[in-house]
Amino acid sequence: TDSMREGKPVAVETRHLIQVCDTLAASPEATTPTPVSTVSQYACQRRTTTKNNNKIFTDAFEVLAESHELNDMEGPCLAFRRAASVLKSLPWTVQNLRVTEDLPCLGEHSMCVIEEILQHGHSFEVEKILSDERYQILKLFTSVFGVGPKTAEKWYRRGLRSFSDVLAEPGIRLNRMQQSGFLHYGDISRAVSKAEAQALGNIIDEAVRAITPDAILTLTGGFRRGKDFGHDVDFIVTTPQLGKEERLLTSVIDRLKQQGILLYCEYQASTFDESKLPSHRFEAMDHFAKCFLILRLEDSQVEGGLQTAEEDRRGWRAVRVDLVSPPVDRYAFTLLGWSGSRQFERDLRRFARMERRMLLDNHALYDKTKKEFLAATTEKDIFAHLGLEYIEPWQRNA
Ligand code: DCT
Ligand code: MG
Repeated sequence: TDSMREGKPVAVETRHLIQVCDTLAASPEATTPTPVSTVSQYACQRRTTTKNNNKIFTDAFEVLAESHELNDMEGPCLAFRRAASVLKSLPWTVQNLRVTEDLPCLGEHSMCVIEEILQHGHSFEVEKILSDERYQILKLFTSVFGVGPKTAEKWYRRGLRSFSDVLAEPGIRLNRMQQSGFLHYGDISRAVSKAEAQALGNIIDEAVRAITPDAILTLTGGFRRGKDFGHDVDFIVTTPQLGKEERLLTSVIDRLKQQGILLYCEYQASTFDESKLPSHRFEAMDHFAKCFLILRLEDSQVEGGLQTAEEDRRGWRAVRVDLVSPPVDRYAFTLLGWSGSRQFERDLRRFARMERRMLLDNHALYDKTKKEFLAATTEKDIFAHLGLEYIEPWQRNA
């Protein structure tokens, strides 16, 4: 079109995007030499607080990432996650396309989306995804605890379009986790507040103390990064006596059950085997003993009370809680791994591998050049081994 020839691409529909991208790539701006980037391509070399100055863009990228994830397209999914992560780290708001040329991880497609948003206030491509039936239904199904993209896809292919369709379908057998997911759907799809996380911390702490007075309990996950809300609450539980940690976890579970507040428990025994380290499998879940719980939290236990709607005054809510129990000599690696964000973790591992020839996971750090494990008792030790500046937990919201 004329507007494209003038170098002012106007994207009206998704099918035009490829053309727009080609136009952008050929434009003079794209061929001028870019100055040396000061923003690292690795999230572990950036400081990202919860203050996001580019939410309008990162929300769009996250929709694109999710849409690709639901279509099993890992490459583009990761590319959009990286692009979102870079923008989240900026202390300023992107106001023109020119500034993005100095930033890493922003491909042509991401640039097009930014340009659309700068011009129109929203992205037509993202709007189209958001109004797509398949996307909406897969998002709905995967919002149920225990339902992943594979199951959601299976249900969608069977023609199921709503929870009542799924629950009425005779051929579908829900596993225990999914049954609890549907049973507590309203509660666990609602965000957990900081005050609620604090209250759960008190409950777990009391249980842990009653069993082992010198136990170590640490709040991790998003709340450790200073987030105000989360989808669950994550804790690390361990004891200074090496080997006693797994027993501690099962005792905590028993105690919560006796208190009548354990609504669901999926316990996974430890499969941790020191002799199998280092693990070359990338992004694998760790092997420590852990449990995925749904707990009953009383209104009276939360400072300021539960955030419930007027018409729903039951006096309690269900909350998702994860507990992981590593041997104490693996504590620092587990803490670093469970503190997240996911993108921060991905890039820590990628940085270790690509820039240091080291393997990092929730169990250990291995130096492939020296052929030795590097010990750590704190997160700072691990950053130091990697030759990285220390990044505080609240700066890891990548
Ligand atoms: N984690 C990870 N890889 C996974 C799952 C989890 O590295 N496949 C890490 C990153 C964060 C931490 O474990 C806890 O996971 P979540 O609770 O899913 O993340 P969160 O950051 O706590 O987010 P939310 O606030 O929504 O709970
Ligand atoms: Mg969490």
